[in-house]
Amino acid sequence: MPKKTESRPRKGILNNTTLVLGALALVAVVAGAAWLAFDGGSTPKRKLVRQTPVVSTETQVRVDVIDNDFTPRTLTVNKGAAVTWKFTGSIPHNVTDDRGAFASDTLGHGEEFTRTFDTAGIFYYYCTIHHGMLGTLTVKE
Ligand SMILES: [Cu+2]
Repeated sequence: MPKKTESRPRKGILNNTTLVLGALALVAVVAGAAWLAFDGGSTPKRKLVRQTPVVSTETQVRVDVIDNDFTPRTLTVNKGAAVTWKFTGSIPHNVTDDRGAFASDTLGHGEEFTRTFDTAGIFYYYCTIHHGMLGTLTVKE
């Protein structure tokens, strides 16, 4: 008879342990999902990678606007060249010069923004939505 009463609390402990472990696992899964959702929503999915600067002598030059970067990020063109930013990413971006020389609307996949550069200079531009999405355009004589 005493053995029976001893076995009951043990069962209870086992059940509690299982419950606690289950709850911990659930918390871990929820926290993991929350982190993924947070990370995907607020920081670039694509880590910044090194890019080779591009020097173009073409009169029409294309820059791809991807998620979340410009390709090429550093571009040099001749005076008079037309630069087209082609929005190929899946989320909206914009092209905004830090001194106000040019600014596109916020555009989505498939849209583009073109500017012709008739004066030499260096333009530092960025996307106002995504911190760290930076580009440099040098227009040479
Ligand atoms: Cu952006």
